[in-house]
Amino acid sequence: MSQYTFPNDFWWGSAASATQTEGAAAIDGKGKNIWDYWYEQEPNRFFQQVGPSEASRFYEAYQTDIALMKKLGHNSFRMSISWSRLMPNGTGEVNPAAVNFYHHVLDELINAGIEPFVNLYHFDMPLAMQQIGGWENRDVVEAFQAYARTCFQLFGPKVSKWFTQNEPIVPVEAGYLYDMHYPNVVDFKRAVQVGYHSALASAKAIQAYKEERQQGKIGIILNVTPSYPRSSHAADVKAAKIADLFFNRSFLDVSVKGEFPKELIQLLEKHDLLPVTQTEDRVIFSNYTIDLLGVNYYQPRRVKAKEYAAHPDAPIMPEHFFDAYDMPGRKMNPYRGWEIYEKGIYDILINLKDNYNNVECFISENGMGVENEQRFKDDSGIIQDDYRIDFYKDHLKWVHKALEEGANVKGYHVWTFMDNWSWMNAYKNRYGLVSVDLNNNAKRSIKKSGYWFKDVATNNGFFT
Ligand code: BGP
Repeated sequence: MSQYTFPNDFWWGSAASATQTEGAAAIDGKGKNIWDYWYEQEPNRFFQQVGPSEASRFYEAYQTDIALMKKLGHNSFRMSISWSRLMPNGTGEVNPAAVNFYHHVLDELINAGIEPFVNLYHFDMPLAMQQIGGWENRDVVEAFQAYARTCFQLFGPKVSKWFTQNEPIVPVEAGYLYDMHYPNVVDFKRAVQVGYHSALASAKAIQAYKEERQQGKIGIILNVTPSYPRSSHAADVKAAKIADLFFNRSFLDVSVKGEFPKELIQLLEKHDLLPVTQTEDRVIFSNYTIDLLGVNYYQPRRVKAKEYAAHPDAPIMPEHFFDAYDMPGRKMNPYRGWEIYEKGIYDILINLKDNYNNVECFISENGMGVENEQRFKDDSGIIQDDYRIDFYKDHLKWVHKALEEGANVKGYHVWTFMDNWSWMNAYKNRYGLVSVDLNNNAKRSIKKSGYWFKDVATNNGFFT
């Protein structure tokens, strides 16, 4: 029998985001964000045509949900503030109903002994900001800083862990390269500009935090996706390095070390992809790095050297530099189609320890999505998600090993507390410790993994 015990002050909890859980998308003064808008325009792009207004009703049910979190052993919970709920136009007027709501949520968490980790941006650009260009427009960077400052002023005394953004590379990829998020642009140069401004917005939010003399820590949540080459041949290794540069180091280096990797700048320059910058930005980046890093990990990226060069006239895309590699025999999640590679979580933590000043970090999302999960319900109505328990256990073992080897990892948050609405996939893939029955008033029921999580969090570990 092996024992996996974690430090006494380890953060156990889960993560969620405003758009995916709140619902109440068009009431109490909330402005539209790009999801509300895109759904109105193209409902067919969403699984079963379900839009964000159908999210899990946290707006009404937050008291019940927080009581359940407490029951499931949470000592911390990551939520996000909806920019368009707090500031319906993205700038200017603040919505009093939103201020009220977030104060109530924070109070409820604190009273339940659950530390709120608060994120400012989880893919939810206010429509008014997108209409002036979103992250492509530098004015939006300034607006984000002002929004962040407002949040610190309003909620700072109740929150000591802040995050500027969740997975900022995702809006770059999904919104400006691969047609999966609004505004559905496919243009590498514009994508680079979006990424640059989003990184700048994060640094400027940190600047506002420090200027407001706040007492807590501020960081960013990044989806670090380790890039593994098909083989040790130079061409494969080079391909994997380029994927790592684009999708990991772009945000990781600037967030932790205060500058973009030189290799990335050279590569972008060579292909005429450099963004428009201002000279003072460099100082902002180097002065305002993060105190704390959240790591979201789901699956690795497997990469091989390009077998056929792209057509010389084809518009340039990241895939001009590498090919995805379907590694034979890799373990797949049979219910969602993503690879499961537990050791990846360890490789990330050791990389942070060795190459990123052992920055203080925690696992901010890790989870297993399952389609049609109702089929696993037993006679008593509890979803028997043993596959998810195994998934968590297998990852936690590697987190534990990294901890033993000196990684500065302070906690583990699963994705997610309850089944929620997800971007284009709506309710297709369920991830919760708690299920949500959409046909029965969004009724919550704890899954087997929820009970398991409670034991692990309460005992600070588990045996196998
Ligand atoms: C992460 C996001 C989450 C969540 C999760 C699962 O990238 O931060 O918001 O959606 O992925 O992804 P999906 O719901 O698409 O399966």
